[in-house]
Amino acid sequence: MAAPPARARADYDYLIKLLLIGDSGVGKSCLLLRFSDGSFTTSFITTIGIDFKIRTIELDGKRIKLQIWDTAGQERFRTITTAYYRGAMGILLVYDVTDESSFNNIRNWIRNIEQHASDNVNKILVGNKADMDESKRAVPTSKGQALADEYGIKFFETSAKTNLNVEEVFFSIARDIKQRLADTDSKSEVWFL
Ligand SMILES: Nc1nc2c(ncn2[C@@H]2O[C@H](COP(=O)(O)OP(=O)(O)O)[C@@H](O)[C@H]2O)c(=O)[nH]1
Ligand SMILES: [Mg+2]
Repeated sequence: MAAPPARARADYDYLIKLLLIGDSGVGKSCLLLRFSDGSFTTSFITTIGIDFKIRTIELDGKRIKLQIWDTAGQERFRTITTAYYRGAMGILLVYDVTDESSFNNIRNWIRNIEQHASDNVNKILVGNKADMDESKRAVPTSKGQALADEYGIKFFETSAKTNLNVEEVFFSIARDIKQRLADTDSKSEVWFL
C-alpha cells in the first residue's frame, strides 16, 4: 500500500473571518470584488444565500488568510441570520456617502451586531462611493468620523469604483484582529506555563 500523503502544511498563519454589513446598494459586493480581484476563490452557498471570498495577505511576515463573507441580498429585508455572524472576528459596517438613510441605519446595524456577533468582534466604519460628485454627497466626512469616534472604531471613506482606500480598510481591520489574536495567544501561553 502506498504511504499516506504527507499532511499539507497550513498555507497561512492566521485565518480571519470578516463580514460585510450595511444597507442594500451601498456597494458591499463591489468592495469585496475589488479587494479579492486578482488572486481569489469564490464559493457560492446559494441554498443559504451567503457567499464568501478568500484573499491571503502578508502582515509583518505572517500570512493572513482573510475569509470575507458577503450577504446575498438578505440585508434588503434585515433578515440576516445569526449563522451569518457566527465566528466573525471583524465586521465592516458600510454606508453610501450619497445616501443619508444608509448612514442613519448604521446604528441599527450596530445594534444587530451587538445582538448576534461575539462581544470582542472588531468593527470598522466605511463610507463608500467617495468618488461620486460633491453635489451628490449626503454625508460629510466629518459626520462619518464623528460616528466612528462615538463608537471608538476606525473610519475610512472608500470607492470600490476607483479603488480608493479599499486595501487600507481590509488591511487595517486585519492588522487590528491579528494584534488581538496575538495578544490572546501570548496570554494563554503564559496561562498554561
Ligand atoms: N460610483 C460608485 N458606485 C458604486 C461604488 N460601489 C458600488 N457602486 C454601485 O452601487 C450599486 C450597488 O453595489 P453593490 O456592490 O451591489 O451593493 P450591495 O448591495 O451593498 O452589495 C451598483 O450599481 C454599483 O455599481 C463606488 O464606490 N462608487
Ligand atoms: Mg451585494
